[in-house]
Amino acid sequence: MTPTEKIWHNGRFIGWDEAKIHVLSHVVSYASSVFEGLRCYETASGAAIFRLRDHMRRMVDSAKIYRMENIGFSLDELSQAAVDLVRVNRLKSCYIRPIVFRGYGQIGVDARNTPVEVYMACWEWGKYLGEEALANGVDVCVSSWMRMAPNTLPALSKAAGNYLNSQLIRMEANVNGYEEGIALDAAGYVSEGSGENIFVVRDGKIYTPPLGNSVLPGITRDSVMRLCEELGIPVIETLVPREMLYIADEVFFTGTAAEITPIRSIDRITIGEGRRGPITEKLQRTFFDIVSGAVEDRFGWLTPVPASEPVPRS
Ligand code: PPE
Repeated sequence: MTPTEKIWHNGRFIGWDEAKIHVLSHVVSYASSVFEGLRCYETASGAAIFRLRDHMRRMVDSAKIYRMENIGFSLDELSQAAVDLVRVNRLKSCYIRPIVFRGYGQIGVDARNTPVEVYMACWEWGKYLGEEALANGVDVCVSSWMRMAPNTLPALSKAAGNYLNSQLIRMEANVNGYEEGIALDAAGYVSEGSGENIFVVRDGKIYTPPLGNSVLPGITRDSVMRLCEELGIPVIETLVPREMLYIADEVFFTGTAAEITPIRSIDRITIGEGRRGPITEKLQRTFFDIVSGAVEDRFGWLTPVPASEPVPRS
């Protein structure tokens, strides 16, 4: 990770190296944080953040689930902060990471009296599953770890604690020579990757697990579903049994970091032709045409970042 100049903290800009917290902050012991990941794309008319307000809304929702009712900033303020952040750091394209967490002040599990802190950082981040992944696809496995059972850790909240489970899935996969792992849910149905939603193509129709299967309500997932609607490709949200993965024509991941990544094998079983399939490719093309500004932003998904540097607010 290459440091950038500024990080946004509770409404002000601070230097990258000043963004430090006390070791006894609540979040360190108890993982009491929720966060987001957004991409800012380079377009011919400048930098543009993808689905900014939708990400901020999910972060506020994630916080509310953990009784962080008032994080101190409105959706508009959080969205504006992200735009200002990219602008002060003078980046053309980047990944943006807003984090809301319980800070320093009270120790013990009951978190209600700890101050809530909001930070936002950005940096340049390349391809998530390797440079080749978008064109050639990745080799993945079904994880021996399952996703959180309902009523244990809420999957609709993008909370740090959920990523302990993700770490187990991802590290196991990587140690065993796979790029990523797919987790099943507590009932044994397909859930999602450690950091991606999953889609299965068979006979021209697309299947994806519904939100009840312990998945994050992905913004890229939603975007792909809307593109499918426009392209006339049926998407069915339904339980996906594990073996449906093996007999699929195409399988792909979606996520802010992973974008739309084809999967070419699962548990060393070749998926379809063993390379990016035609539907995956069509969706990638449609998606990248929008985020790169090559075609009109007909869904209103991009928020432009003005080029000039503003006076940092204090
Ligand atoms: N499921 C999980 C568990 C997940 O972490 C992500 C995003 C998604 C689905 C897709 O959601 P969306 O980005 O809204 O389409 N994972 C983020 C974190 C990656 C990381 O390693 O950190 C991301 O892609 O930004």
